[in-house]
Amino acid sequence: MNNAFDNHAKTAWCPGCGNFGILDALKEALEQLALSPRQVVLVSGIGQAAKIPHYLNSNVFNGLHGRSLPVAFAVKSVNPGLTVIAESGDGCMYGEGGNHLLHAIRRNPDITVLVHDNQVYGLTKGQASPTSEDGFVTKTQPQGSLSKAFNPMSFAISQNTGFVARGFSGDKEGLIKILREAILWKGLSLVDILQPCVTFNTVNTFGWYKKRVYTLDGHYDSTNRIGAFEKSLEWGERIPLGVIYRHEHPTFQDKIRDTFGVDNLVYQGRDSHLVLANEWSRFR
Ligand SMILES: Cc1ncc(C[n+]2csc(CCOP(=O)(O)OP(=O)(O)O)c2C)c(N)n1
Ligand code: SF4
Repeated sequence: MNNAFDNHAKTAWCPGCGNFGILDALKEALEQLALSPRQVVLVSGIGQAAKIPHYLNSNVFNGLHGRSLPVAFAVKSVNPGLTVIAESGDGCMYGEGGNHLLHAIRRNPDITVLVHDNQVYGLTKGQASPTSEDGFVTKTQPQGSLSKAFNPMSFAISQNTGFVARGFSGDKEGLIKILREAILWKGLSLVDILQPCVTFNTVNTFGWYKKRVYTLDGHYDSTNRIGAFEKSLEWGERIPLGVIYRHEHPTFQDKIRDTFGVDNLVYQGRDSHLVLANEWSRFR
């Protein structure tokens, strides 16, 4: 069946790369949500993961390494009617872009943040990334990485992010379900997607993940923050997939509306000078 988001572009990924599963799941989720390519904006930085917008029929902004979130935030702020998705690798989002992630979470714009987490820098040929395991051996860290792995789930829950989930590119149906929920979520949603890099990460392979991942069932309460934090610490022999934490709170767009009485940050219309005058008065 035709998918409106197919653009039939040739990909530059290695055969077997975990990014293919994410690309398929994303196209399917967007189609199932009955979104049109005109309504969707994919924003990314630099990396193998960041190439994904090239392979979908939608609006695209491909910018600097680690800098997708300021652009995604700006797009949503001036045109709240669009569905805005930031796509990134673990290096791009948690390394170079870490500061932006922190402050985007504080503002809670209604955007979806997808991180293709292959626990390595793929594009630049296999250096350790923020989520690489302590001791992970690479060509540039032959004695093993000397840093602890960053835990994106615990971090996001500690900052009270509205929607925090983990998917796996080898579980297409589960991932589609998570992506649909994340895109529909009002506020910032963070989905960390386990994505094997078959070329530069020979430790965390499809087999390694398949042996460990399991899906959270209906008994799990994703609204309990302390329980969610404990769940986020589970990593190693067992790795939970699904929505780990959810917590509704006003979005940045809600606050703009409540504070200034406008729907977006492009002040148009008769009273726009009053809104601007009010803003300037705060800086005097
Ligand atoms: C400011 C800046 N620093 C570093 C780089 C080099 N660089 C390009 S992609 C990349 C890492 C990509 O790794 P990741 O974000 O994990 O994505 P992957 O390629 O694994 O999908 C780096 C360090 C850059 N382009 N710009
Ligand atoms: S280097 Fe790794 S992340 Fe990049 S395309 Fe190849 S398998 Fe995928």
